[in-house]
Amino acid sequence: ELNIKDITICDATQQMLAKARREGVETAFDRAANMKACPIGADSACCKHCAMGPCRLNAKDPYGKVGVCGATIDTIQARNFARMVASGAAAHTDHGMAMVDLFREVVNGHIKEYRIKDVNKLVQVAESIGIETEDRSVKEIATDLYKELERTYTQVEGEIPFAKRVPEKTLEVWRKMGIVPRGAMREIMELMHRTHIGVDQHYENITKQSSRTALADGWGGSMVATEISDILFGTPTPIAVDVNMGVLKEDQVNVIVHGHEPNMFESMLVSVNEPSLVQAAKDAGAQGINLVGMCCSGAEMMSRHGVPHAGNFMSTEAILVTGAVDAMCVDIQCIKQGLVSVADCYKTPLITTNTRAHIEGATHIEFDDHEPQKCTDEVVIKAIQRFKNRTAAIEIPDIRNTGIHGFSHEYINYMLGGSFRASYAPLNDNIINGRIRGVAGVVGCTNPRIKQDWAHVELVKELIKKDVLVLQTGCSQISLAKEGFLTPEAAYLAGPGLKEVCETVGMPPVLGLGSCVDNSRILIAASEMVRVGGLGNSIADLPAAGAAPEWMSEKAISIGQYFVASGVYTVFGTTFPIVEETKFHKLLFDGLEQQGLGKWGFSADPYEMARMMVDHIDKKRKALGIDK
Ligand code: NFS
Repeated sequence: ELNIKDITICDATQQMLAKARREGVETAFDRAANMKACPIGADSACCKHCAMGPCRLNAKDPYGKVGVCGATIDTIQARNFARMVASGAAAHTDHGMAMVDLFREVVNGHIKEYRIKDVNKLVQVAESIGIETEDRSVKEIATDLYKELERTYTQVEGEIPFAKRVPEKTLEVWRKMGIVPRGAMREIMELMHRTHIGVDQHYENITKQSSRTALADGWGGSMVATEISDILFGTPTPIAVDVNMGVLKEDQVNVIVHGHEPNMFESMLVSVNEPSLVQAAKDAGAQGINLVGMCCSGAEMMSRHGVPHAGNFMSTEAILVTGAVDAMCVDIQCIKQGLVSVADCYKTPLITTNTRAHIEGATHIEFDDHEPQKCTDEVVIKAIQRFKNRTAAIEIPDIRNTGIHGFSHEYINYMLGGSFRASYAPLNDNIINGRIRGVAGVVGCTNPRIKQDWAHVELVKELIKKDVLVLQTGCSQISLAKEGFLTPEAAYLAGPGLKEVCETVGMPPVLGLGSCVDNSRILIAASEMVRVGGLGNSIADLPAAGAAPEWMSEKAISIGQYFVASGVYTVFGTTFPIVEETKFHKLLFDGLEQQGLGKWGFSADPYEMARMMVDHIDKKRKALGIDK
């Protein structure tokens, strides 16, 4: 049995894992320890795309054998990788499409419970893709916008709308390679087709379509999800929020929302403030109703509205062990099936709400955008009932970490330049004068195959020490928030240059941008840095790098590939599905950069990762002639 201290550095999760052991409750950490990762799959050396196999090749002698159809190790790996990209991109684009569906219904007056909250953002997004806004009504602009953004998904020919936001030189490279996305549906369909037995059997050509599909995620589905959510629910501005399990309150009805699309969570925010429900909670003996988020929709609600956040992906089972959760309400993505049995142990209702994501053994209460509160009110009623009948032993880790979250691209612009000359110019200036060495995006999941939060925290520590400004999203942002890095006071941990900038502006050395689809905010920030000037002509010229040190999902692979295709050096940790020293490996880790894109990197060691990223940033500084 593993020592709990080796499983996670999160104190609250440690405390709950100890309670789980005392109470005989199993979590994904236990299952990971008992299930050795399949070594052949881990190397992506097997193929099960047809019934002549499944075939497995030998990672130690990758060219010694081919599959029954003759597929080489490179074809097999490129196809497996492509399917991860397709699935990850599908997840983000389907989420974005749901936001467009909601937006369309709101604009057409069929949904009254939501409205356009941020008209400035509506205008700005519309203008960014060439929609006329002058002397036009909100409804006219919004109608044009949803019609235009639908092309992100359905368009058969031509470039997706947000291609207009891509720096010209970057776009030129994509055009030359033929990888500017059409619509996501088409790209994903084509990628699935091409990875079928007997179709595309050249690893380079497959990878080209992987890039195109991933770009349909980053500059398409994910970006639309972010922009529409901002328009409907408000663009985040910095806000102080408590993170960690101590945000649960023993004397209140605790409702957790965990998932990815913000619409259900927004409705839950209304339900928990509904006077009749608040009264019902009081009648049941509670002081009130306490709404808390987890994972990515949690990160969005935290950034937009200051809703407290209880923890990241590897804490979702552990938090149920507190016994204090009166309902866990989920929608889509990153919801472990194992939650069902843990919730059962504590008599916590686990409620699925989305038509695309049922879980056997959970209670399903369907959420409908047209009458959103019907579902969320019912969840709150279930939670109140559970509060009244609490039997589980309750133990809430007394840990809360306050930090500043909600640094949208728009706010970063404003923060640096001030209201009269909002601009990235001061950021570029500070990079050029060397106070800031470069910018790194550190994002992604936590994974039971590595000590939870540890690689995120150690990597970010090293980067800021070297004067690299860190932008964060998703579960990684929560890892660092729990360690207190998302505060202006954390500037003392930064190198002298970055520290000076943070102190002048009053900002943390680590900026939290929100959920995983909000990685699109990083793409926009990078484009702005290129546009403002002084740092080259394309995203690939920027002294920047990305990392997902504890990734686990296919979405993470799609994100990695769209950052790489956008020109960013992207380093993953924990594991990478590839056989080293193969042609496919050389393509991802070197060849793509030769073609004018970015490239992949891998290291399981966060200190090594930091060195690789800083070396890359220094290489770019040198190429720009701004090294000292
Ligand atoms: Ni991103 Fe969000 Fe977290 Fe990983 Fe899952 S919650 S979309 S995939 S685990 S960062």
